[in-house]
Amino acid sequence: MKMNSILETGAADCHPASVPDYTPVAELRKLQLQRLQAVVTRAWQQVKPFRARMDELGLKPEEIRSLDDIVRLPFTVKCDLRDNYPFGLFASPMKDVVRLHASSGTTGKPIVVAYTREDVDVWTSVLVRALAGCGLHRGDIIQVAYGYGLFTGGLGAHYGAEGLGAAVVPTSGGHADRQIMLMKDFGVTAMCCTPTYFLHLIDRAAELGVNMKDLPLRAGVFGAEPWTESIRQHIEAQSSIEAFDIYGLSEIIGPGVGCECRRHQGLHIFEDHFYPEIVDSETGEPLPDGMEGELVLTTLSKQAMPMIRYRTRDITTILPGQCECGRTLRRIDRIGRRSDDMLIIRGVNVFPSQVETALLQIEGTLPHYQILLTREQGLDQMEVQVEITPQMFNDKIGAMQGLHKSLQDALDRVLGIRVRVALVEANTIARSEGKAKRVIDRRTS
Ligand code: DLL
Repeated sequence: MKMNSILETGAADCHPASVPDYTPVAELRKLQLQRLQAVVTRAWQQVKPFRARMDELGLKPEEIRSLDDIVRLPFTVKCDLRDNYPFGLFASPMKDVVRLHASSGTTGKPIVVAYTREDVDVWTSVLVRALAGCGLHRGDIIQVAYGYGLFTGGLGAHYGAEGLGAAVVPTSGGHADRQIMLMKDFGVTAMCCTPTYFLHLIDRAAELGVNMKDLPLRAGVFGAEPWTESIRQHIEAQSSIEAFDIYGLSEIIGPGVGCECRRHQGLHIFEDHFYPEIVDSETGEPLPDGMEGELVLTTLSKQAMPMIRYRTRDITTILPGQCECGRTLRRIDRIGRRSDDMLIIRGVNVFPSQVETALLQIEGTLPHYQILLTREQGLDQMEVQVEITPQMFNDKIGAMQGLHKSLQDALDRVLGIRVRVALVEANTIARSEGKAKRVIDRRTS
């Protein structure tokens, strides 16, 4: 049966922004090419490091004549953001920038991203389309429990939900009991947060004697970290909501690069703004649809900080064929893993190398450390076990406490989340014969 897809999502009566989701493919490709040519020209004119890389390849923007030519363009990697910290990749003058966000880099400094007014509008519009695709609309009460601040989750979802015309409850993360009280008292109909935080809320609600199934909550828009079909089933069984996967990353825009529709058969990429490719993560060679590899994204309309062929390090597949929902936007499979060592702890990105950076700042520790990840009541916990020098170990208890505090402070500062610190005697952390095994992950999915 052919359904009227726009009506089916409830989008037609809430926001015209969902219409681009159904653009005929040929028209969409034409638009993408025009935008690709414009963004490459803009980056070439305004962003010195990009221009230098194009020059090295002997490539000029006008040589990008078709979408297939995208493979001729140089990649951008996370390191480029670090090397040009903070503003070296901006294509707009600061007078046109209206927002800055930041995400973890691989060492002590974050990576910085910028938005012009138009960028914020595009970001809002893709989130409106994402939320409309989840069946949400004006009249819904949407609680945003992603963190507000430098992290893109909170404000991104907030603008999207408001743009949709819904009533937003901007709780940000934490304070589970209050989250549950507001969900109940306000009659919240949709929740935006990380999937593990929602698992935690389910457990906590049960302890408080609140049955999630009795709440008017009908949708959850979960992302910022990998999750699985079994987590979806658990969430849906415990709370009778429909759980949606939403994907994004700060470098590209934040949440809203892609999102599931009600068919739950992959995440539609908002392709009129973000061009997806899959490449072999070792060689960088493009891979055909249906093959698993690293997702590479190009921003087609970003003004303040265009990203050309950004290596996301996220491993997925572009799903062949069109979705039954009628959207012409291509879909990616859910992201289960990354090709680098980035960890996501309670939605916050953490690189083991950041832990090293923090430890190096503190005297009395040895370069042997281990990260232990566990899940307690649905929430990720991270413990950093650090070997300390024999002198320190034999010293008075006061010195150990002082060291513990300095380490805790340094880790809090560098990582931006609270982790546990355990001081251990020299030579107690297992040595590896090859690459050091820094991370022991005891979280189960
Ligand atoms: O996590 C943006 C976001 C906020 C997405 C809220 C969805 C919801 P970053 O902090 O820059 O941005 O982290 C981006 O998180 O490269 C993935 O590795 C991971 N990630 C994000 N969404 C998903 C998802 C935000 N749905 C990094 N599934 C990305 C799996 C995800 N991993």
